[in-house]
Amino acid sequence: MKYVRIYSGPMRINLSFLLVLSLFFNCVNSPKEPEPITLIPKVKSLTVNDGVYELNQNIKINSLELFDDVVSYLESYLKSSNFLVSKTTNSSDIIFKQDTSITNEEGYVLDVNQNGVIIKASTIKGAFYAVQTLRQLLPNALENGSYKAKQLALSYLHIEDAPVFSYRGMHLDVSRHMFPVAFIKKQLDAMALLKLNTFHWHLTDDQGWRIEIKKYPKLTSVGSQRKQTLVGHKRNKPEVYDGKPYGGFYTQEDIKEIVAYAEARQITIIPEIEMPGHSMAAITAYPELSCSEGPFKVREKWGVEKHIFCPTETTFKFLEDVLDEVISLFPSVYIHIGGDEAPKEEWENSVFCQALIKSKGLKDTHELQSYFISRMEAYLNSKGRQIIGWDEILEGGLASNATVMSWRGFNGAIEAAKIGNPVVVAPNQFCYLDHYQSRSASEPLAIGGFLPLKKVYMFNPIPEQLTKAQSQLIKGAQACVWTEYMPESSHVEYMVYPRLLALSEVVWFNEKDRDFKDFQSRVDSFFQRLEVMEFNHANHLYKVEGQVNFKEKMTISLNNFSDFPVHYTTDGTPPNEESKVYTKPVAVNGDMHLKAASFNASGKIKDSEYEETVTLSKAFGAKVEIAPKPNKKYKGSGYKSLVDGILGDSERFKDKQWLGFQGTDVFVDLQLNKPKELQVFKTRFNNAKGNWIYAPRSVRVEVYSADHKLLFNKSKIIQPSDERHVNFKMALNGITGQFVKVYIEGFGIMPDKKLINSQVIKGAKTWTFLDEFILE
Ligand code: TNX
Repeated sequence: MKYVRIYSGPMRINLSFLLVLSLFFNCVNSPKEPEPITLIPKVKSLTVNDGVYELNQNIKINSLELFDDVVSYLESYLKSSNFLVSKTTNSSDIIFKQDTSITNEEGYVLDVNQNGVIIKASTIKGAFYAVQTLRQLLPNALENGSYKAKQLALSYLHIEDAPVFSYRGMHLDVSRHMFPVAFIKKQLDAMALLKLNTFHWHLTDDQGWRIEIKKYPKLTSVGSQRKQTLVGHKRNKPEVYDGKPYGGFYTQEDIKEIVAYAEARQITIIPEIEMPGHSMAAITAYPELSCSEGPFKVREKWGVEKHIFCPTETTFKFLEDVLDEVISLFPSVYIHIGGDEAPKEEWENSVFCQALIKSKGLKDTHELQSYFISRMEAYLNSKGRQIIGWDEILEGGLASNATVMSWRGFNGAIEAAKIGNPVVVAPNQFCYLDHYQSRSASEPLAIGGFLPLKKVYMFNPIPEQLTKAQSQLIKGAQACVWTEYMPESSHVEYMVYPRLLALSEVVWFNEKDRDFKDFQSRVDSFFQRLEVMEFNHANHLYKVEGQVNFKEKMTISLNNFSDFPVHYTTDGTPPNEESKVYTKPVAVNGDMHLKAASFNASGKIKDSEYEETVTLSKAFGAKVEIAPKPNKKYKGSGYKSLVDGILGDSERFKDKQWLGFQGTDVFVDLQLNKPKELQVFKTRFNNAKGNWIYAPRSVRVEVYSADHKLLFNKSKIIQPSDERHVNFKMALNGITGQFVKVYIEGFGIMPDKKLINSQVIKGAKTWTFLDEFILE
């Protein structure tokens, strides 16, 4: 779909008038032309031919019993816009044929020609995906029954298609926050549209047990309820709670309904019952499942919980009973048993666990975890099911048939594939849709990270380290939607769409050379379908982003990801179509308040605005030297980000302004372009202790004259604090100097024990993060 660019007012009115007129005719009369083709995920091959096939309101379908469910699906889809289906055995509009030469069970061939629509597949799955492609070829208005014309037009075409990966998934955490049955169904519908076939349903965790288990009613009466919930980011101190009880669960009836809904869309639901960690809700309901005394409460904040299931016979019996009911509800061969983030401290200190380790001839608590998982695996295998677990199930020895879900990067995937076990990849840096999708300060609070649409699109599920044979074990990938910071359904959708579109193309198509521009233009028109389906998708595609550059001079360049023109102002007023059009980087010569946005034919695009405030100090223009170099992940926009007049983001340290160093002191040398009268030196240190970032212990400032004579020399101790940031100020008493040297004594080793990859360790190195250096 191409947009027409128009800048002048009157012309726009003419165009909108035409648009309304054409929409009017489109509604009443037959469509003159088929829809422009927008397919996501991209199909393997597509040829469009001359000619159009028209379907009228009585659509004849010729099919086989094998495809009955797909035909019923299509029938109800069309019926909502008054297209009625009747089955025939002779000449038809839509013909389904079985073709066993199509070797991929999810593959299909779709033809539109003078004989109508012909769908070939070897199984019902392939036929279903052909229908999803057909759905995308038909007008968006069919999605909500608002299509009013009496005909549907389809271009003649030939499509051959099949997925690259057999596991194409989305995960949803309903423990931290819970979402209505209708919402789950709506997501399943979008998944079907995107040809995703696995919904990983994270039903239990520390913050709430959400699946009814008849044998253990307290799991829901107690375990599904928490007294209150943390407000804001988990690293904020002091902690603030909302004081509101939160709870809920899915009844077994709800679950049956959802499973059936998924089945009709060729989606398998893999339920996850977390063990041995992330089990505080269950332990609160049944304290005998723990090795310790408690007291226990359903967790009210995020993060890793130290109380975990105790590997007693009571616990195993409990879990087997729970899994019996889970199995009866979910036909999936795979059952997810979690396995992640289970701190071993409690097992280390438990007399029972130590005795068990001895009696089973195990080495340590890691082997005890492996014993735990293997026992549950054997139980599930005896019921004809297989386990999937997060990559921690590799620690202490992998259960034999287990599939590993690799989330801490690719290491788990590589290790498991080398041993010969199947793998699903969900590396957090590419697949965690709880990460930020833009650097803008106006983003709703998220857990952290930075995962823009393009990064998801560029993701390759096959780690380079694997041989061809080993890569066969990579069954696919999934998006993970952890909902600590997503209390509302609409917020979940904001985080999921359009990034799930990118993931769907990765797992269905996995093209070597990816054309993001092409994808982006398809997303742009796909948005219209999502809007008809009432999805609250994010709009970053149109977002303007800025980048600070230093060549000879400081400039800010603006990028947008669409073809729409960007208009900007430098005085803080909102940009409009009369504002300057951006053509080249904007020079920064003094204080400035830059605002920019993209504009389409109907005006400023929602959520596209970019804003940057530059407040230059006497340090601006200085030559900056830093030793040692900042960590390569946190190097801002270069050394000059210390003196560019732009403050770092107060919430996020992973922006273009903060400079990060780990486990070291830092020396900064500012060389002003001429001697200046200096009253004060100011800066700000990040103190996000939850992320191991600590304000330094002390700072020394020295000022030298133009001829390198020491004029000023003073140190200051920084008092430890729980604030997110620590402001630092040193009076310089109006001396005239040219060289300012700042020695920063890093915090050093972490004072507390910390969790690293779910192990409690001591002695980790802290980080120092520097914000703007201001000289007044
Ligand atoms: C880690 S991924 C977790 C979850 C959190 C998530 C937040 C995994 C197996 N465990 O409990 O919700 O990070 O991104």
